[in-house]
Amino acid sequence: MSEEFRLTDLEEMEAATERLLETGAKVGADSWQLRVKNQTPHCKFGEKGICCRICAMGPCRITPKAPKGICGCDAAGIVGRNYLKFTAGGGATHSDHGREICRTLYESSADGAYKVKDPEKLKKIAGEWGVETEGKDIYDLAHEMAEKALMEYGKPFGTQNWIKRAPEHTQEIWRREEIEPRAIDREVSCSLHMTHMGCSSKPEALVRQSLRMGLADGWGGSMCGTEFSDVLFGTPKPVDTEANLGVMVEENVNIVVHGHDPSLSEMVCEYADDPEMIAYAKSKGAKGITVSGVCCTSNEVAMRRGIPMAGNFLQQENVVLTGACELIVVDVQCIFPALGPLSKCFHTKFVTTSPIAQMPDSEFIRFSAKTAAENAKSIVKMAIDNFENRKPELVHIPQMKQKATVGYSVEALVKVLDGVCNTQVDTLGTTKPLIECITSGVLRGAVAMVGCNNPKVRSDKAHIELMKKLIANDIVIVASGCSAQAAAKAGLMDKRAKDLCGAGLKRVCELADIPPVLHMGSCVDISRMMILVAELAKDSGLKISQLPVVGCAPEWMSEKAVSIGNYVVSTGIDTFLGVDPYVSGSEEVSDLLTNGIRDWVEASYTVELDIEKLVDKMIERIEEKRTAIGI
Ligand code: BF8
Ligand code: SF4
Repeated sequence: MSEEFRLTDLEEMEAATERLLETGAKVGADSWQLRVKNQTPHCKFGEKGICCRICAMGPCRITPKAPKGICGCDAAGIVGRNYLKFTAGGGATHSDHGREICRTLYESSADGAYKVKDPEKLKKIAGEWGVETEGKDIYDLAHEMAEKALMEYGKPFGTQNWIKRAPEHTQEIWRREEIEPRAIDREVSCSLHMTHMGCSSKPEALVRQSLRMGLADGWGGSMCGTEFSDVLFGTPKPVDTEANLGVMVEENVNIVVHGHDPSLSEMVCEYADDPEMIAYAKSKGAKGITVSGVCCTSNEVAMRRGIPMAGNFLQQENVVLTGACELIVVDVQCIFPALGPLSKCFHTKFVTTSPIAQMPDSEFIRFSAKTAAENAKSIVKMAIDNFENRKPELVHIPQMKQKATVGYSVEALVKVLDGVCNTQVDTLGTTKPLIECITSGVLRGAVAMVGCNNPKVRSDKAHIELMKKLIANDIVIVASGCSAQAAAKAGLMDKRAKDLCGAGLKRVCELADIPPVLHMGSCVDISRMMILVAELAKDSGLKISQLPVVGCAPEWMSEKAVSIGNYVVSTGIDTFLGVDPYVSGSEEVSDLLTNGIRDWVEASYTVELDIEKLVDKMIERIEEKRTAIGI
């Protein structure tokens, strides 16, 4: 890579993909680009959310001629139910991931595969939860905390422990609006109960439960996932890495980790680093072993180990199309079933590991915390053994990558910001330096950029273009999930991207030695962003809803993203979506989400499919918030 810094533009990325698709065509591979053509135009009833098939009297579809289903349910009831079901799917998924992490914590031991890497964080959480730590063996404490955390999923009484981290005002809103999340599993069950035939059809009730379900995710299951992952694998600190397909190395055995749960990817990375394994790879004619990642598990190992990111959601097929991927190992979520048949067109081994995500045309190695070491070892060995099966004529790795500094947990952020504009000792270790930057106008505000890719939006364009405009306007970005990877691929997480910022943000980047787009992790790590805004509110004395901060998922696609949206707005942060959440079929539900809920939680959604307008609306909202608090 030349020393002169420039962003990788979309056209270059698309040309690289085109070249890979040519290889695909040679071997008869299918691709999402082809399948999208067969699937469009999409079903209008589905798009508007007005198809109901929750009972066998249907399916019922709402039209001007048939405004009600057979049971009499109208468009608002059907759209509202679909929205709640969608949320419950996402909340359950994040939270079950969090549960697995708690179970891994329960299996941790001084001499086992999983250790406690951040004992201080464990003790801090124990303190918050009223658990005595004095004189306790750290693994006894880990087991006790794991059990306590697992109880959060099914506790018969009370609400989530984590919500006490929110400012008092926010907690008061949740109590008043009856959306305080109870046991996580209960919120999932309650949502599915409400959406059963003959239960709720009142939009207010369905939307209210969607918010509570979201909160059970963000201030429940996802927070368990993030916090206990930090305890187990270490709280992220800034670390240098690289992003885009060029991180794969032709001479090496390439292993790609894909999915979400770091319990698997951490172990795979551990064994790929093992001198014994590297020697074995060399004995098979490779120079070494390269592990790279796709989707959120990639974010997890990038943040903690500097493992490079091969790409985001819509690039998952590309890693196989390079012809240089010996093995792609997946755990759960966001995995295309297409990877099975696709890998069969190449020498690639497609390995599934979780009973939760089983797919045809894959090799299943059941991964568990108890057998993690031997599982990971056999996965790495399988990849090495497969190196000799490569078809050299199919190998092409696009030479395209960017440097990125990642790993900005709240703890790390507070630390780096200490260097910015603090002159007083009493601001150390707080978010006050950041508040000072915002109130003085050096920074206009912050945007949380999150979420997926979706073929409905030109891939990565919304993420990258929005970020470019925001940083040019002195708005700092915290990013997670596939949005973070889009930024990294473009070069926006390279510290040299400061030159693309307005003067204020550029100065902050220089002083704190940070890139303008800060990688905060995977999608469960949006809980980190909740903790950050909670701290900002407490340190500034403002309500969360008064902070010049907004959330944005411009290319989202998954149920998880809707669950996230619901907890972000319920926390008081206006949320901007670039893809419609299947609610346009009911004015009542749409109006509730974009207006009505503001009366409940002091924030609401904006849905805007035009990317230019979307970014302008965010900047406008940030400026409105500044004006309202007189800064
Ligand atoms: O949880 S951003 S495509 S990888 S759903 Fe999936 Fe979306 Fe990516 Fe991570 Ni999040
Ligand atoms: Fe139709 Fe009502 Fe059954 Fe839905 S619940 S499929 S609207 S009859």
